[in-house]
Order: sequence, then structure tokens, then C-alpha cells
Amino acid sequence: MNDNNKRLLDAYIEKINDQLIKLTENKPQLQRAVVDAMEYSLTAGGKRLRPVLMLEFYRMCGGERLDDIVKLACSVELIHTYSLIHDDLPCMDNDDYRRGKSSCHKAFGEDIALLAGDALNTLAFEVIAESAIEGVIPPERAVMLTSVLAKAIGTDGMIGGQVIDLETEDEEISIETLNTLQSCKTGALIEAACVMGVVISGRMELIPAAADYAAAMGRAFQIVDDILDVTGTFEELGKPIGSDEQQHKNTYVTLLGLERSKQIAAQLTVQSLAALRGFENNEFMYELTQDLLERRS
Ligand code: GRG
Repeated sequence: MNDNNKRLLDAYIEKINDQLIKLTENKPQLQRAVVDAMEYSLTAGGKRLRPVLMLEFYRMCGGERLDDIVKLACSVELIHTYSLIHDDLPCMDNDDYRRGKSSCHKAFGEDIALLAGDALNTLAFEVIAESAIEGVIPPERAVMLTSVLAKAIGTDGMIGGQVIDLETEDEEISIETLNTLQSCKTGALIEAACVMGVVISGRMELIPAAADYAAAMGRAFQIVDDILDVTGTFEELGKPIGSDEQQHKNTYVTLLGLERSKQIAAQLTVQSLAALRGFENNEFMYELTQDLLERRS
């Protein structure tokens, strides 16, 4: 990534991080345990990819009020963090580490971690509603954002994907089923982030192009995630490697092998870049998408 784009990415991440801290401050003492757990997971690191996508799609659609939109962009990071907390629970993937730290339930106990995930989920929708109440976006756009996000994380999206994942452990599935699992579990929230950026800008005619971009990029992202689970290190990923194999998960690597997975991720990246052609000022997004293919974390 060139220096200008790196500066833009760092500026986005700084604004997102500042806003995420604000979202959990000033909460009453009695509820402090759950708020501490939310804050712990929100500030544990992470690439902030989903809010960056939302901000960039808004900007590529000609949006100029980026500072006003940061809080809205945090809605997808709140959902993402909730999904990671729940994903790590003993009844799900039972992972002890996340983002280089003890997972939420290891630090706060299962009960508080479960509630912290639930509260982050709720807070995401509170943020969207508040953006209309505060006059940041028109109410009809807030309703549309609510609809896009809710669909992306429900039974047709993230939760549905998680169910397919759980129910197909220990059995070999087809590549078609793996594609469906991935589109729901990882792809749907990534797509929602891109589409929500477009919705905020009001350029509704660009929604299909944003969805096309996200479908290809989201799959490439998951394939790289699967590759890194085999080729990465604890230091890079912030969690133990080899967990997919240990848990008998179906992944692109277990089904197609490392080399074929790398080829497909590269092809999907090219496909996603083509979908960016309809957007103005797409240089940053172009580079970010290429960098995601080479990422090590
Ligand atoms: C309601 C019980 C219940 C569960 C919610 C757990 C769940 C449903 C869904 C799991 C979704 C999930 C964890 C998908 C994995 C997606 C993925 C590739 C995560 C890693 O994303 P990165 O690399 O992580 O963006 P960072 O840490 O950088 O933010």
C-alpha cells in the first residue's frame, strides 16, 4: 500500500478506535462487569476491516461527511466483535485466545461473555437508530440499514452459517455447501458493511456493484483465513494455528488443498477488483483489496 493510502487507513482505524471506546464509556457501576467485557474485546485489536469497508464505500459513492459516519461504521464492528466472542465460547469453537489475548470468556467467565456479545449486538442497532434521531441520516435510510444488517446476521446470514458449520463438523461437505456456509458466516457481514456504506450515501443504484465486490472479496478473505490457519503463526494471528483441523472443520484448504486455495483466492480478488470499476476514487479500495490477499493476520 502506498504511503498516502496507508495514512488514510491509519486515520480510519484511529477514528474507529476512538469511537468504539466512546460507545462503552460512562456506563453505570452496577453493570460494569458486562461493559468491561465489551470494552475488553472491542479494544483487543483487530483489523477493523468491516467499518473501513463501510466508510470507503460511502466515500467512493461521493460521501463527504466521513467524521459523522464513523459511529455508524462502528455498528458492523460491534456485530463482528459479538460474533467472535460467541464463536470462542466452549459451546461453539471453544477457543482460549483471540486477537492475541485471552478470549472474552477466559477473562470474564462464560456468563458475562455471553451477555457482552448480546449487548454488543443490541448496541449496533441502537447506534443505527440514534443516527436518525440525531439527524445524521434520514430515518428511511436508518430503517434500510437496520434491514440490511439484521438480514446479514440472522438465519440467512451469520447465524445460519454458524449452524451449517456446527452441523457439518466431522463430515466431508461439497464445495457448494462450503461456499454457502462461507457466504452466510463470513460473507454476509462483509457484504452488509459495503452495502451500508452505499445506502448511507443515498446512491442506491450502486448497491448491486457493492454486493458483487463483497461476494468475491468476502470469499477470498475466508480462503486466506483458512490458509493462514495452516501457514500462520500464533504471533501473526493472535490465536493458535491449526484449530480448523483440530476441530475437524471443513475449509477451503481441507477440501481443495493449499495451492488450489491460493489460486482461487487470487482469481476472486481479480473478480472483486473488476466490481470496483463503477465507483469513483477507488484507488484506496483497489490497494486494500490486493493487500488482503497477501495479509499475514
Ligand atoms: C448467536 C450463538 C450465536 C452466535 C453468533 C458465532 C456466530 C454466530 C457466528 C460466527 C461468525 C464468525 C466468527 C465468523 C468468522 C469470520 C472471520 C473470518 C473472522 C475473522 O475476521 P477478521 O480477520 O478478524 O477480520 P479481526 O480480529 O482482524 O477483526
